Amino acid sequence: MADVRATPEVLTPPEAPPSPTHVATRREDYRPPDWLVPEISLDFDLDPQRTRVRASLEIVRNGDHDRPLRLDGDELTLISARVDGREVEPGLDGKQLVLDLPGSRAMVETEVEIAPAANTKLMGLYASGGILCTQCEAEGFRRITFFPDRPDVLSRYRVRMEADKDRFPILLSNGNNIAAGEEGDGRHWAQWEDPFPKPSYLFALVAGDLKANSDSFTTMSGRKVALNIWVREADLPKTAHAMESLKLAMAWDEKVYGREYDLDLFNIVAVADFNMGAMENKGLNIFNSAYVLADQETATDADFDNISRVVAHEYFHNWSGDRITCRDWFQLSLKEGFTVFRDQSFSADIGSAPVKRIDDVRVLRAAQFPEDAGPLAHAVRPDSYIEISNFYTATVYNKGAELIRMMATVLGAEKFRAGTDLYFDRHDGEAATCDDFVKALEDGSGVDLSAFKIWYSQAGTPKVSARLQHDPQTRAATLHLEQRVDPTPGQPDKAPMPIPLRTALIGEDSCAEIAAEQLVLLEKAQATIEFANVAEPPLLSINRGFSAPIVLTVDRRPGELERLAQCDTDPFSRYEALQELMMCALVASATGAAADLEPVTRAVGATLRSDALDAAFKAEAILLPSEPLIADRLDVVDPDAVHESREALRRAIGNELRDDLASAYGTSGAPGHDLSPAAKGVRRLRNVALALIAAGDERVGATLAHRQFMAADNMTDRQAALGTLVSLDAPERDQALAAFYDRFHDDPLVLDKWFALQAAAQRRETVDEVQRLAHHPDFRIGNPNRLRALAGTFGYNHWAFHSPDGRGYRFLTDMILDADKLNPQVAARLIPPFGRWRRFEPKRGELMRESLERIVGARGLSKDVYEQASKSLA
Ligand code: 0A1
Ligand code: ZN
Repeated sequence: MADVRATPEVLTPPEAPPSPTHVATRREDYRPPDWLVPEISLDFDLDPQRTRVRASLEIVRNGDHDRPLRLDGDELTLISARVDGREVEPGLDGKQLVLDLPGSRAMVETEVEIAPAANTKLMGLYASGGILCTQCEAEGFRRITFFPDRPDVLSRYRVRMEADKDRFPILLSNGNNIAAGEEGDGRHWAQWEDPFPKPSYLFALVAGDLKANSDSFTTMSGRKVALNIWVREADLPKTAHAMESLKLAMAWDEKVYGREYDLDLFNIVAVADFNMGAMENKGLNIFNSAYVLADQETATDADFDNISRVVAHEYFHNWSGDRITCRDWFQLSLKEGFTVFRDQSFSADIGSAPVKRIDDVRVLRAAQFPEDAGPLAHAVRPDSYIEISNFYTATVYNKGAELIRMMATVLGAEKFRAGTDLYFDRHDGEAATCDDFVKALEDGSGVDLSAFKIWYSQAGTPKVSARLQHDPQTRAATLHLEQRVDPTPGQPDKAPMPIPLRTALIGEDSCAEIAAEQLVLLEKAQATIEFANVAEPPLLSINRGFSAPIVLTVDRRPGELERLAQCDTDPFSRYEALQELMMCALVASATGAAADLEPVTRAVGATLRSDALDAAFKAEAILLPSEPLIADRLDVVDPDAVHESREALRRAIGNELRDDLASAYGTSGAPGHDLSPAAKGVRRLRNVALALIAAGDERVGATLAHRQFMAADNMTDRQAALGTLVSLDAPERDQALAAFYDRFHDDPLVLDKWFALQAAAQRRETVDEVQRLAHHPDFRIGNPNRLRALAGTFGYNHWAFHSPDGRGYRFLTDMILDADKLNPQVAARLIPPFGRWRRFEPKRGELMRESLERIVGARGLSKDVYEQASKSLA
């Protein structure tokens, strides 16, 4: 009997400073598994303090070799191990249990003990608000039982669980419930069987006092699927939107990808403590409650949209993830990039497609471009990792989705569908690779896509410059394109990438398309494209719909952007023209150059007054680029200059366009309980206008915002009003914050908003505020949502976080180190704001570097945080 818990959690001894003994796993070292496990039976004796897990593994040798069986384990107390019924004393190698098996098959049985209530990492089996639940992706199953915990070992699971009936009346696992019964001593049991072989990371179990919102969906072949969303009884009224989203997603996947659900039961469970958004376990999705629970009083329009998106994302994984999984974790984007692309298309189809595209690009620019430009840059298919949890990134997810979008654009809808049909058919039931995916698209469509594979392996955002020359005499226009990719860690030399650019020419005078859109594929470092018969001066409309995830610089004449902001026939490019116009002014003033704000306010005014544009689009278009985005354009970042330049433009817009903003604010057609895209758009425009009105005149803004706050019958308007008030020095600010707290302090998801709003406030005092809030009785460092609401939000409050005295850095550093002791995965995700230290003015850059050094030098640091902080320093 060995206590595996004695093995140190971190590979370095706690007293020594962490060092590179945290070994990296490398993609090129992949080898197929030595042993397979076609069948597994699990028997859980559930108890929050001490749970017994008995596992029976049918083991089969894979190939001709004489290597022992190695089973992964983490924080397990081993009680016993048997091979073919005989008790054995297994060897331990680090955290692995090692067994020499003579034959080609064996039955390996283990019995272990685990402590769910003490599991603060929220990986494996843990307790959340009285519910026992699991999280196994990526390497959490080894915290439940000994197993070859890798995604290319697929097994059929049989699960029996037993628990106290009063505390845990509902017992769920993957697949179908095949039997249940009582034990007579207040305990009861249930047995579940999943007919589909799956990797261990898709295993799930839930036990708790839960109630279901139950419904059904009839699939395209006429099968009735029972649907349940399991929550605490009090939350049942907040599950309607998630259920509607689920049914829409099921119908969409049938229509758009021909994918039908394959079990007779689909369960979703919401829990309050969860490291990420949600998890696609086969037939039993487990969700962060933030992505399930919503009603108009407590959730914003954005929350509702996020619920649709995440419910659809997890459901779509049933095919792109569960039926076809990843061979190894380097292939993570195989399921994540594709599934994000699928959920983006779904959201575009059920809402406003142009606004959704704007939103997706905003996320990409805010989260992925900085990643690609900083010390944590990695390829969509990375080459190595120390801790795989650190690679659930915007690069793997969002850039991975962009890569698939580019291939879909090149193929066109029909051929892309032929490719995905072949992919689902060819690899069903397998653990596949990104190369398999591209090959299936090629074979299904008959189009060579091999050039696009470099997007999987080469990190960094391509920088493209474009210049259009026009000769009125010959009526010829020539487009000159050039691309380059800057070096990223480990990749000093870059090759040109295939870049599909949807391109058109707009007539400067006619304000119409004078050269119809075409798809230009820039494959080499440079290219020249000719347009004939261009009579009037042309405006270049390029990278329409953001057809490639690049940073684009266009050499333009003064006035071009303003004209394009009115004339471009592609909604995304029209948005982009106004944003770029603002950005040029912002960068100029942040660097001390003379900035002419007049063309900007003129273009914003024209956009506000346009009859051709809907409210949602107007709101997105007039929203100023964020401070981090402005900072990304500067060689040396001075956060005060960035802040002042943005505030000056906000003030100018607020003052110059008082009447236009007032009439935008007065737009009607958004009753608080109307969730149609049109009503959501009106609320968005009104609230963007409110913030700009307040920028022009604080007093007027405070009065309007407070009035809106008091009268609001929905959380969108309430939160937006408070969002405006928190950045003002008005008496209404504190009154509203107190009223919000009084009304909602019993609702954890709304309380998260209260913390986040204050952490996002654009005031000098925000650093003091977050310090105070960290000692607030409702602050829970162990709850990922609450920690992210305070510390995560603060890290992206550019001006406040980069407070010149370094107090913002100190606050976040302390928070990371404290959080790391409980939950390394979540702590590591707070590090990226420090990673840009080289780009800041020297004083701040030095303070940021010191923070990273303090983190790396801390005792007992997890490998999660060690990897992110040490790479950020390099
Ligand atoms: N596969 C999930 C994301 C996810 C990854 C890791 C987790 O562990 C804490 C949880 C969830 C998805 O893409 O939805
Ligand atoms: Zn996913």
